[in-house]
Amino acid sequence: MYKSGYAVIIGRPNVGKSTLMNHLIGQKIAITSNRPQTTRNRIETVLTTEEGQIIFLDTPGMIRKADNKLGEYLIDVSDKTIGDADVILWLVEPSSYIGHGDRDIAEKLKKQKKPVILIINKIDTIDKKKAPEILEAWEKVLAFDDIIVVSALRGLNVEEVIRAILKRLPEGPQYYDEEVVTDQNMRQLAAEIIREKALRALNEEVPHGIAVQIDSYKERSEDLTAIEASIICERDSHKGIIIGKGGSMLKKIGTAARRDIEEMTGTKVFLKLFVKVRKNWRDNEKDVRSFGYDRKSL
Ligand SMILES: Nc1nc2c(ncn2[C@@H]2O[C@H](COP(=O)(O)OP(=O)(O)OP(=O)(O)O)[C@@H](O)[C@H]2O)c(=O)[nH]1
Ligand SMILES: [Mg+2]
Repeated sequence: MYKSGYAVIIGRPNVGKSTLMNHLIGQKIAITSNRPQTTRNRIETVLTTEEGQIIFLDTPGMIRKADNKLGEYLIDVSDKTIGDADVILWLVEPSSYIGHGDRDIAEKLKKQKKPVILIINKIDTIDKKKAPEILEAWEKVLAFDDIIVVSALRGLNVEEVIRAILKRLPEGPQYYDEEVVTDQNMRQLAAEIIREKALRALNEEVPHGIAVQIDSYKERSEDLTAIEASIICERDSHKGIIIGKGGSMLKKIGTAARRDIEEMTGTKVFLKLFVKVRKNWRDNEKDVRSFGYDRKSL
């Protein structure tokens, strides 16, 4: 019996959802960083095996309250994506302390009937002796269909996750060709790579207010891609930080992004980056939409 369906990955910001998804499909598609709210859109990826086809949906970290229009969008993405799930993967930190954020998620999950697999991630960061205590605490939170302890970063125990999902997927056809890995196109992937490099290079309050727009994407030849992109920020002072002394910060972001985009496209890449200010864009519904975060598309 061939199985197929959607496995939605949810959890609080920064718990390792995108890292896990990348590991499960064996390819880096979703961007990751040590900053909360790295993922902003629902990212679909596909894993095809002999037993079935799992369509993963990575979601933005679940937050309790939105501070702006972008935050409202992020909450919408997670909520709506749960509705599409055949199986829900709930990722958490390896701690026996269960905070308000996770309690809220548990309440949401109690209201629905889909199978929920709890994944306790980042097991590499704790003393193994603590594992039983953590498991005991989480078992009381919800009647989980399964609980799996993993390290997404190290790839520890991630095969278990695939088995657990396949066990709970309904019988179904192979929806996508074997070679399909994601629904994201090259432009979107390139924009995300640039955003990732900016998130990783910048500190403090700047990263949260960044968006990236691809202004032009041209496959000049079989082995050359020319891309122009703008990093949008919220304030003039942020623009200065992103450009850096003598352009050093922008150069650092550009070099790192170019390398990854070259790997992705298998071509040489010309990457030209610009920095633009769009004052407080995250508070402006129209701006939020125009930068790729459109509630209507959900
Ligand atoms: N030590 C350790 N770090 C991990 C593990 N999994 C993820 N991380 C790190 O945790 C941070 C967040 O990872 P992401 O995958 O971006 O987390 P996320 O849940 O997708 O975050 P949002 O998209 O912001 O909700 C990154 O710095 C990862 O390298 C793990 O198993 N062990
Ligand atoms: Mg993420």
